[in-house]
Amino acid sequence: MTVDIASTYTGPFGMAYVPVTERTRLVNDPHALALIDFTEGVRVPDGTSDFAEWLPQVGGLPVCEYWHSTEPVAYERRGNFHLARTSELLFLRLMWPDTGRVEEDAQVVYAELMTVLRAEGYPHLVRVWNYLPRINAEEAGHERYRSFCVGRAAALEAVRALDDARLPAASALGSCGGGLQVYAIAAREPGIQIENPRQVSAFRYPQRYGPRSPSFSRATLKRWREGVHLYISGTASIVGHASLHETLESQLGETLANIEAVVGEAHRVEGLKVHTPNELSLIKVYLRNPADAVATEAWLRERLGKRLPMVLLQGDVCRSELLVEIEGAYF
Ligand code: 3EB
Repeated sequence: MTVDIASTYTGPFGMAYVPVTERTRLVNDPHALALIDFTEGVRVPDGTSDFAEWLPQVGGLPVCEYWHSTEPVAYERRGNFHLARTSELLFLRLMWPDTGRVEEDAQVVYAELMTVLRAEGYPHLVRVWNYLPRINAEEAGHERYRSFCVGRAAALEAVRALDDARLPAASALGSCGGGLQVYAIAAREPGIQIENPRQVSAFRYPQRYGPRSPSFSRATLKRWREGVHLYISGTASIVGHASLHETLESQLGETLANIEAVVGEAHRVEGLKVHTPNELSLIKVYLRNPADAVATEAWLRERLGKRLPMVLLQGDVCRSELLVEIEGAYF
C-alpha cells in the first residue's frame, strides 16, 4: 500500500487525507471504513457511491478522507444506512433526499440512526457529521438549522438518548447540494464527554438561538481497547453562548483559543497525552467564503506549523454571522 496510514494512529482506526488519485487503489481495501471524496462522494468496497459531501475543497491538492481500520471491515446495508463494522465500532452513513421539510427529515433520519445502532449492538454515538443544503435559509418560517435541531432533539428524546451526558461530538454545516447527509461513528462502549470551559455547553444554549438547543458535546474522548482518541466538534468564534468578532482573523483567533481550551480540558481531566492543537492528528476547516481560503491557511500554518494535516472546505456555518468553523481529531 502506498499510504502507510496504520502508523499514523493508535487504537482500532484512524483517518488520513490522501490524494484523490489514490482512491481507485484504496476502494478495494478491506480495511477501509470509508473513503470520502469531497467532490465525488464516498466510495467503499461495497461499490456504492450514493454519498456526496457537496462541501467542495477550497485550495490545496485534491484529497479524500481515508478512514482505515486495523481489523478487516464487514460492509452491510440496514434500511437507509450503509454500515461498516468492526468488533469495536460501526461507521454509519446515509444520504437522505431533501424534502423541503428539514425538521421531519432530521427526525426520521435520527430515529432510524438510533434504531440501527442499537439493534446492531453499538448503542453509543461517539462522533456525528451533519451536512444539509441551505442551512441558513428560512423554511416554513424558521431557519433550516434551527428546524434541524428541533427534529434531531425530538428523535433523540423519543428514544431516551437526549441526556446531556450522552450527547456525542458533532459538526453541522451547510452544503451546496445534495440532501441531509449524516455520517457517524458508534461504539459498543460509551465515550467521555469533554466540554469547553470558555463556552456554555451547546445543549444549554438559551432559547434565543432556537427552540431546541443543539444536541452535541464539544468533544468526545474515547478509550478504545488500545489507544485513546479525541474527536473535537465543529468549533467556532463563540464565547459563552455569543458569537464574537466580524473579521476572519479575529474569528480564527477565537476559534483556535476554543480548540486549545478543549484539548487542554481533555488533557487536564482525562490525561489525554497531547495538550495543544498542533499535536492533533489533523484538522478540517469549513469556510463560508471560498475567497478566505488562502488567508485562512496562511494564518493557521503560522500558528500550527507546516506538518499538521488540514483540509479546507466550503461550508456554511450554522450561525449566519460566523465565517469559519474548525474540527479536529487525535487518533
Ligand atoms: C456552535 O458552537 C457552532 O448542531 O451539531 C457546531 C458543531 C455547531 C455542531 C450541531 C453546531 C453543531 O454552536 C455550531
